[in-house]
This record gives sequence, C-alpha cells and structure tokens, in this order.
Amino acid sequence: MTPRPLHPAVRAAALAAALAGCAGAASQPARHDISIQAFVYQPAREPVHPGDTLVFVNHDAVPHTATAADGTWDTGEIPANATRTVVVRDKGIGAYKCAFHPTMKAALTPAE
Ligand SMILES: [Cu+2]
Repeated sequence: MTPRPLHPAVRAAALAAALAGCAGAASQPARHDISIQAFVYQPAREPVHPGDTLVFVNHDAVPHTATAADGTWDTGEIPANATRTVVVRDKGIGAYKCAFHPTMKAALTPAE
C-alpha cells in the first residue's frame, strides 16, 4: 500500500490545529541538545518554551541524570554514552541537577 498524499485542506487543518495548540506561543516546539561531559551540562543555561524537547547526551563513562529541582521532570539514569529525551512543561522551567552528583547543576530559563 502506498501512502496517499494529504489533501491540501487536510494539511491546512492540521497546521491550524498545531498552531492553536501553541496557545499564543510565537514559535514551534524546538529541540535542544544538552550534552553532559566531564560532569558538566553544556549549555548550563538553556532558554526554552513549554512543549520543547530536551535531548540529553551523556558523554561521560559514568551514569548521570537530569532531574528538575521542582520534581516535575526527570530523565532517570542516563547510562554512559546514552541519550534521554524529555518534553518541557511550564512548571519544569528552572533549575535542574544530577541526582547522583549534587555539584552538577544547570537551568532551563524562559525563552522570550
Ligand atoms: Cu551525574
């Protein structure tokens, strides 16, 4: 079975629905790559919108986590050389840390 091209009206409706879902946000959901290397999140401060996706990549030889200080999100354990993804919500924008290494701290900041 071959996929049928979407009718333009269907595409327009899907786009309108996607835009309405943004609830006034000016931009589409974005992806933010945050690397962990030598016990440091890079970048340490990342501007984000609710709905954006965070992709954490652990380049260290030991496991880490990225855990929101307010407890609203948590990657869980990110093994060495592994990747974990979380979606940003309103409440989770703020400080986060590694559950295993209290000195590892970073933050999500509200994007303009
Ligand atoms: Cu850690």
